[in-house]
Amino acid sequence: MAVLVGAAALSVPVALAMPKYRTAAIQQLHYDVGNPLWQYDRTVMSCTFCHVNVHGGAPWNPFGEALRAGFRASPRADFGAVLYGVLRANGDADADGYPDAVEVYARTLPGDAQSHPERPLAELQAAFEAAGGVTQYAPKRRK
Ligand SMILES: [Ca+2]
Repeated sequence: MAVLVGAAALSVPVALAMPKYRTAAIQQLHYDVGNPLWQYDRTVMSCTFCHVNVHGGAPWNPFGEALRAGFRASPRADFGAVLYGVLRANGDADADGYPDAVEVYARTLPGDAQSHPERPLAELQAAFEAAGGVTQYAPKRRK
C-alpha cells in the first residue's frame, strides 16, 4: 500500500505541471533550449504565464485572455497557431510597456504588469529582432 501511494504521489505533480498547452508553449517559445530536464522543471514556465493562479485553471490573466480571444476568433486553429497569432499581433496584454513577444524573449510574464524586463525597450527590441524577431516563435510544421 505504501508503495502504491508513493507511486501516485510521484506521478501526480508531473501531470499537473505539464498540461498540454504548457508543454507545447515551452517548446514553441524555446524555453526548453539548453534545459534537458525541462519536462521535470516546474520553474521553466510558470502557470502564471497565462493564468492568474499558480496552479492554473480559471481565471486567466490578460495574456491568457488574449489567447482565449484568439481561440474564439479561430475555433479551428490549433494552439500553436493561436499563440503565434497573438505574438504577431504585437500587443501588450498586461500594458507594462513591453510587447508580449518581447516579454517572451526576455522570459518575463506577458500577462503580469509586475513582471517586465529591466532593459530599456529599444535595446531589448533590437536584440529581439537580431535574434530573429517574432518568426522564431512560428509553430513548427507538422510532419
Ligand atoms: Ca507586457
